[in-house]
Amino acid sequence: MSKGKVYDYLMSVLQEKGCGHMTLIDPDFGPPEKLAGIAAGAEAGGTDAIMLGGSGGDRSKMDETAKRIKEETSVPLILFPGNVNDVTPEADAIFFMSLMNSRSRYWLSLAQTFAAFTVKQMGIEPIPMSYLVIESDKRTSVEFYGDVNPIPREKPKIAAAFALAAQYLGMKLVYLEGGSGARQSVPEEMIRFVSRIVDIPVIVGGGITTPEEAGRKVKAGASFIVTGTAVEKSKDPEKTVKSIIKAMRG
Ligand code: 1GP
Repeated sequence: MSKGKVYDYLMSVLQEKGCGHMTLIDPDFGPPEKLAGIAAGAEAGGTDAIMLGGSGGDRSKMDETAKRIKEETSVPLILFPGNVNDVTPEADAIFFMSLMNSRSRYWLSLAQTFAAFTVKQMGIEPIPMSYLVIESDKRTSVEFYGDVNPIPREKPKIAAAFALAAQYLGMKLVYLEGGSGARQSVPEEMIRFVSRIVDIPVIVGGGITTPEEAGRKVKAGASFIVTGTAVEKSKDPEKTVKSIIKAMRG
């Protein structure tokens, strides 16, 4: 994938297939060769892009993991940074995101400020994204590290107001995050409400573990589904991704 074209590619996925799937790889989950193998399996299963990143943990293997994934896959590799030290030149693009419901100035605009020159110098495509963390059944890593004021599950209008503000601020995507490994994913009612209000694509992730659940999120209006844990922990990532995508596009 040539640099500078990843956002256009994501839009073409939506146009051609109606919805898209991205596989999140956490560099902290295992050695680079294992993670590259999972990414290759996900690609064989039909995933449209690989996201690399996560909240907290050991970032020392980021460059090596990104490099190995690039060697073994051909779909775009998009950084999903947990912090500024997740920026690596091996990636095609970066979700340049603001955690809009953080209480901390750092996650709203300061981390992005620290990373901006690095992104420019490395020539990675920045894709402006609003990152919204939704209340979960338990405290997730992103909620802890990101100093998040979680959007209540039964308040879809709050999520929609944030998402609309993001659109008006020029952000290209909005990510409704349930938190990695959450036992409750983002409610369908919230996805439905948000996707009716905004014109930008809605990405949904966090705690999606079954094909049926992914299918319900798409039916509610999600443009992209992200699965991390379910694919990473699968004995057969190709088969897992294939069945999720089948339910999404079925
Ligand atoms: C986390 O939304 C992603 O940022 C993926 O979550 O690991 O629960 O699939 P899972």
